[in-house]
Amino acid sequence: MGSVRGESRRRHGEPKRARSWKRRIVGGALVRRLREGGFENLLLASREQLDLTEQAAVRSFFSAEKPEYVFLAAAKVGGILANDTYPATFLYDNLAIELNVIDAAWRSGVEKLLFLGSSCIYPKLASQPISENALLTGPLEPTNEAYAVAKIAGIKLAEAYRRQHGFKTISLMPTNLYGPGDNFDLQSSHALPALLRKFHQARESGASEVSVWGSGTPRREFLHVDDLANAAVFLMQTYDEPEIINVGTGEDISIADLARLIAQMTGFTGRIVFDSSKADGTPRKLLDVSRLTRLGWRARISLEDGIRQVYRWYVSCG
Ligand code: GFB
Repeated sequence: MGSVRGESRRRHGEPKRARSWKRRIVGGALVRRLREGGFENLLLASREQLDLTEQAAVRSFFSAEKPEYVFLAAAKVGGILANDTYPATFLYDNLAIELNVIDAAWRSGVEKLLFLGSSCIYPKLASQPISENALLTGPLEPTNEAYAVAKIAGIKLAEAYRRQHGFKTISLMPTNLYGPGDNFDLQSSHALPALLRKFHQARESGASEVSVWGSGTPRREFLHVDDLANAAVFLMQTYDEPEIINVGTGEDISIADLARLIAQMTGFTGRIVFDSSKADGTPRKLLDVSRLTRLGWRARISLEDGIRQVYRWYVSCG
C-alpha cells in the first residue's frame, strides 16, 4: 500500500505564522493503523520532500514510485477563523493538491485511490442528520465556502475519473476530527484543541475565566482520527462505489457543553464566557452514518475517552 502526505508552500501573502501551523493527525493515524495491520511497504512524502501543489513534481513522484493504493490525506486545513481569513489559500492549495494527485495517480496506474473530504461540503441548513444525498442541495456555510468548494471539486474529480477512465476512486466525508498531533495554535486550529489549550493554560495560570468563541449554541460531531484511519483502511479494502460515504459517530454536542466537559477534564473551575464577536459558523452538522453502519463499521472511541487521550498527549508534549 502506498500513502502520500504533503503540504503547500507560501502563497497569497498570508503571514509567516499561517505557514507554520501543521496538522498531520490524519496522516499520522493512517500510518499507525497501516503498520498495526502489518502493511510495511508504505510510501510517505513530507511537505519538504514533495510539494503536492507542484504538478510536475507530483507526476514524476508517481511515475517513479508507482504506488498501488493511495490515501489522499493531504490538505490545507484549519478552523473557522483560518478558513474565513484565507479563502484564496484554502481554495487554491486544496484544488491544486486534488488535481495533481488524482491525475498523477491515474496516469501512473494506481489500483485504487481514497479521497478525504469534510462534512462542511453539505449545505449550511441541511436537515439533520445529514445524508450523503444532501450534497449540492443548498447554500454552503460562508466561513468555509472556499474549502467546501475545493472538497466538492475533489469529489467530482474522483467521480469523473472513475466514470471516464474506470479509475477506482472512493470518497469519504469525515466529520470534525481530533487526535494526537493536532494543531493547537489558537488562531488557526479547530475548536477542540483550542479549548483544550485554553482551559489547560487557564488552570495552570490561575486565570478566572476562559473565552469561548461564538454563542456556544452550535453543535458539532467529533471523530477521533484513529477511528477515521480504521474506517479508511476498512473502506479501502471493502468499498468500491462512486457514491460518497459519511464517516462519523452519529452523535454531537453543543460547543457550550464541549467547553464545560473540557473545563471539567482539565480541572478549570473559573468562569466560561462566550465571545459573540466570533462567528458561530454552521448551526449543526451531524452526519447520517447509516450507509457506513450497514457496511458493518462503527466508531469505537467515545468523545470523553478521546479527549482524555488527546489531553494526556498534549500535556506530555508540553
Ligand atoms: O472547529 P471549528 O473551528 O470549525 O469551530 P467549524 C467549531 C465551533 O466552535 C464554532 C466554536 O462555532 C466556533 O465558533 N469555537 C469556540 C471555537 N471556541 C473556539 C476556539 O477557541 N477556536 C475555534 N476554532 N472554534 C470547520 C470548517 O468549521 O470545520 C473547516 O471551517 C472544516 O473548513 C472543519 O470543515 C472540519 O466546525 O465551525
